[in-house]
Amino acid sequence: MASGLACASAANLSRPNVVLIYGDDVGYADVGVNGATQIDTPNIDQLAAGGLNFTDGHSSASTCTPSRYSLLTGVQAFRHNVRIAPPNEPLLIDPDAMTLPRLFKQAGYSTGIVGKWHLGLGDKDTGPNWNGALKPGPLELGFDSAFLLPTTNDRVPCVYVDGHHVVNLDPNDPIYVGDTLADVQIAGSTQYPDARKDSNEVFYKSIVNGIGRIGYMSGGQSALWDDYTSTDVFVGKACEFITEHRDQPFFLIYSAQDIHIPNAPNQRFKGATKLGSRGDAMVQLDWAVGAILEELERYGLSENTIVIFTSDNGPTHHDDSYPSTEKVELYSPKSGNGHDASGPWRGGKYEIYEGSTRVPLVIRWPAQIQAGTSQATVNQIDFMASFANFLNVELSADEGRDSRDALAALLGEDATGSELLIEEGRGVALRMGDWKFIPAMAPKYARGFWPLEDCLYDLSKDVGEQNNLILQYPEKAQSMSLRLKELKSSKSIRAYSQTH
Ligand code: NG6
Ligand code: CA
Repeated sequence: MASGLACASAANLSRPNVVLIYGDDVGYADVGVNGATQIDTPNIDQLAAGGLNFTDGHSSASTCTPSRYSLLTGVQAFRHNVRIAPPNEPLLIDPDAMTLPRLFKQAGYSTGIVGKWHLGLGDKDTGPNWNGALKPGPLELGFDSAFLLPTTNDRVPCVYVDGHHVVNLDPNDPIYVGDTLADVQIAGSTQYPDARKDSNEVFYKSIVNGIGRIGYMSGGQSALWDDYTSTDVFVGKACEFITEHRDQPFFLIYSAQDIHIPNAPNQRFKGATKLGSRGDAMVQLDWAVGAILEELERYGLSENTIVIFTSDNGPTHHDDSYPSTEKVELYSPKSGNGHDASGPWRGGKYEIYEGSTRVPLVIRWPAQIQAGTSQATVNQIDFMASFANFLNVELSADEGRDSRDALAALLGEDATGSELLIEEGRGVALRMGDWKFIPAMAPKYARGFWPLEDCLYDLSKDVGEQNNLILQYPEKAQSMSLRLKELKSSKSIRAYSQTH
């Protein structure tokens, strides 16, 4: 009897549920456990208290689409020149490719995604058919279900997608999406105000639900989301997924949109911080984390579910101003309000400093992972090979070719992690332990987001990347520059790392 039980629990331990909570533009220090004092995040802090909090955990890139591309494919975004996707981008991932959800499916899991997608939808030649079947998309990549915010919350179309279809679409008011007003000025379809005619909204093109958006849209009025209740909708869908799949192993990505502009949290979070709508939206995200944890607890799943909390890139300190809500300077160090979303690290979203990709990373698995802090260097691109090892799925050389097995670090059994870490922004930089090398970029490409000269930093003495040591350590710089070139031109970072 006893050995039968032990057997059963061993089987469970080899296939715990996995819930990946993926924040959008959440900076390293937007969470209490990493030093935020102006934003209360009790649920994320509690998750961290029961799990492993990484101080050197990275998104694969400093913007959303490239990061998510690498997370799901295990392939570096620079290989395919993946950039922030516009509203009508076709699906960016090859439907035949190995993906993170497919890996879980091969191991017998049910798989789902709820929330922000931003990896394109539809055929590569035709793009998304907003009024028909939106495929290929996540369902063609290994997800059993997908309830999506298809692009970003500051982009059109402002509608939910469930599986292959826009939710609540009235066929008599079809959706048109385009780059120019002429693309969407279709007789009979609902028109939205032209943002260019509103002096407050010149940054945007259309005004939908009173908020400026990137891209033009018309039609689809009955399908429009409400920005102020979308987190409630997504949390509801995530809880439904957990309820439905509670008796079998599942993999769920909850992809939160909260603190990406326009920062439109629900009224009940208004004033939750003194930092304005972005701070309040972070409290909303923390609430969402709490609601998901509670749902797991309700079914007795907390013990044997791996919950990961992380972010797709660092916080923006740049040009994402949002006149229709509140200014984002409220959380930059310049504001003097005591909140710097990047914490000790320099820079943020779009850039190439540590604050660009070094994001919160908490992994909790009460049944197996000892709580604490880890300084191991880990990268989300390595989730694929790590989970492949964990689930006993063999990856061929071509599958997730840049993803390396970092399972021991993720489980807290290796305190060092990856010796080589690629960081992606407008280009590619390299970390080797505490050393960081950023190759110069020409001004017309750098555009204020990348240094114009080669930089070498020693993070062990200079966490803020202030002292460029390029002249003091020319040999170090040269060897890292060479290593970076080799990595970039290698076919597979996994294969390269195994032979060097
Ligand atoms: C940028 C947008 C910004 C944001 C970002 C995507 C401009 C000037 N800025 O191009 O508002 O939408 O794309 O953010 O258009 S991400 O987190 O999805 O990468
Ligand atoms: Ca983002």
